[in-house]
Amino acid sequence: MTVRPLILALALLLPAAAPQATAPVPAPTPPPVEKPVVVRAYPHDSTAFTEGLLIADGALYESTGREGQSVIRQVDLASGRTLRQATVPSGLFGEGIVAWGPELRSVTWHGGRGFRWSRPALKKLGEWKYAGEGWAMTDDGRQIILSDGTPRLRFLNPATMAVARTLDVTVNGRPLKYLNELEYIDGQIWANVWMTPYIVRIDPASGVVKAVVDLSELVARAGVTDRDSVANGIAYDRAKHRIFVTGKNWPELYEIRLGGGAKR
Ligand SMILES: [Ca+2]
Repeated sequence: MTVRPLILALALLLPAAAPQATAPVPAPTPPPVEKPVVVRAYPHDSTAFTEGLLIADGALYESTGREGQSVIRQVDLASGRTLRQATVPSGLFGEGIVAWGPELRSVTWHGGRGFRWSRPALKKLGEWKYAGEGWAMTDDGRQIILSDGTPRLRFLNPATMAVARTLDVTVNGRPLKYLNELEYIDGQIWANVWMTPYIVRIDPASGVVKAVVDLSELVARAGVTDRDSVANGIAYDRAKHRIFVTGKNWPELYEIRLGGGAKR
């Protein structure tokens, strides 16, 4: 375990700091930590610096980062091959994607430029603007949810992409930053926590982390050694109730399920 995951692990497992004097406040209960079981492994392009992952109408889409390497692509799940691909405008560091209606929408790290793409052709349709950084997106069926590396998630009106509300995410009563790739799964927001092997499962009403999914064994299985090759990318196949995860430059993408691992 590297230093940063250890710090997060401690933040997750230690109780919140006791309040100064006054009435005692019960310490929040640490969320359970779940270890997923791998249902099946698929090939993944190990040159893909994964920033976004989703399934829409049965098709797998992935976005990648780094200037000059930022693309949005449709990927064949079984083979890992790219079926079609669009390039994010030059000079930009691509980040996450969300499917909305017949479109994909994407964000970029700095500069507040988002893009709209047709689906599945991936033709650029237009742009939209937002404040601050863009890290990843998902949707709850009504609004688009945007992460930006802070503990605050933004909920956007899909018609205007204006901020409708915000949600501050906490674990053990403390703000949790570095929320990265997102997926809305059965009433919870799942988020990779950047530079860690953890996915947190967030209550979309309170912002409280209800459970932690520990991908440490998948990180080891992926065999990546570069410190940037962290777990990132969650996709949910709503039709078949399948959950997929991968990481930046990982050679494999995994279908996982919960319920088979130890809790602590
Ligand atoms: Ca996702």
